Amino acid sequence: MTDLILWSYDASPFTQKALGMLGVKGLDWRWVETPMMPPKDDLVALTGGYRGTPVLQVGADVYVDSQLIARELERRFPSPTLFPAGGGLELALVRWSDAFFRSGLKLALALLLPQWPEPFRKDREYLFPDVDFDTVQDDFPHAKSQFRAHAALLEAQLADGRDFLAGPAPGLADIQAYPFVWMARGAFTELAGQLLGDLPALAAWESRMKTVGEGRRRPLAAAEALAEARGATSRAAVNVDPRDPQGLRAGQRVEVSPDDTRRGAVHGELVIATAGEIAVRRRGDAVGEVVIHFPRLGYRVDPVA
Ligand SMILES: N[C@@H](CCC(=O)N[C@@H](CS)C(=O)NCC(=O)O)C(=O)O
Repeated sequence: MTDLILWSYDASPFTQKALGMLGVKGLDWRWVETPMMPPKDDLVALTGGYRGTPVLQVGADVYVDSQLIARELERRFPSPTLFPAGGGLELALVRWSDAFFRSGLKLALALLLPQWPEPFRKDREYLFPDVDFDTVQDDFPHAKSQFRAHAALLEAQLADGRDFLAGPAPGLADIQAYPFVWMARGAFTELAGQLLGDLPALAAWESRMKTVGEGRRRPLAAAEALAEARGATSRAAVNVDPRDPQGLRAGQRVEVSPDDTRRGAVHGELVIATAGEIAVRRRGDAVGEVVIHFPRLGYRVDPVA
């Protein structure tokens, strides 16, 4: 039986990243479907405060963010690799990927915001403090130009006839890019056709990306996943970099939170602090003792008293 449990909902492009990773590696996994907005009581019971999507659970270890999910899947299942162009470069694309996402998000907002139910709009306004929901209409032409500029980079990379962005096999670079083209095709099909219609290598690559799939998924009830955490012991070993730039120490109480959107903060005792990862140990009634892992890149660590 697989011990991989993905907490997510399919409409999220960041979930699509995790699905692509599971697809490249051809893995079996179980799926706890979460709501698209709070209340997300089961997920928050697991993480201790993080509400974002996706989250990967393996027993009493919880991996937050698609960036860390990529690292962890690669560690556990090295072949086939997610990093055909090398882990540093492919993971560095996460910030480019976020910029591509934002250009698509602004198009979706300009076209679809009036149809969004008020509570969903309020939630997303809270979630994305860097996006001005009041000016997305005025900024529509610029957003279109930015989305197309990102897509044109993909066309340029594929221009030599390669099948995937880093060569003959799919990897994280493709996974950092494809979900936003997928989102555009699904959420604003006509506009996507206008912006992407003259990019033939991109269209052929999209067809190849569809064949990557998602591995094999089986639904799981949230209560069962929480019980699995309760019955397990974290495998995380203490690993704090003696050269940690913040001078963090093992066992210190800290708060960890994303530095871009308000996906929620987690308090706990520091277990791992490296340039790649931060992890904290915490206790919760529903889960017992668990370790919550985050990427270091893009997450703040603030000591708490
Ligand atoms: N850097 C994060 C970003 C995740 C993210 O922003 N996910 C969105 C969904 S597209 C989210 O969490 N939305 C709020 C929610 O699901 O409650 C990652 O790569 O996992």
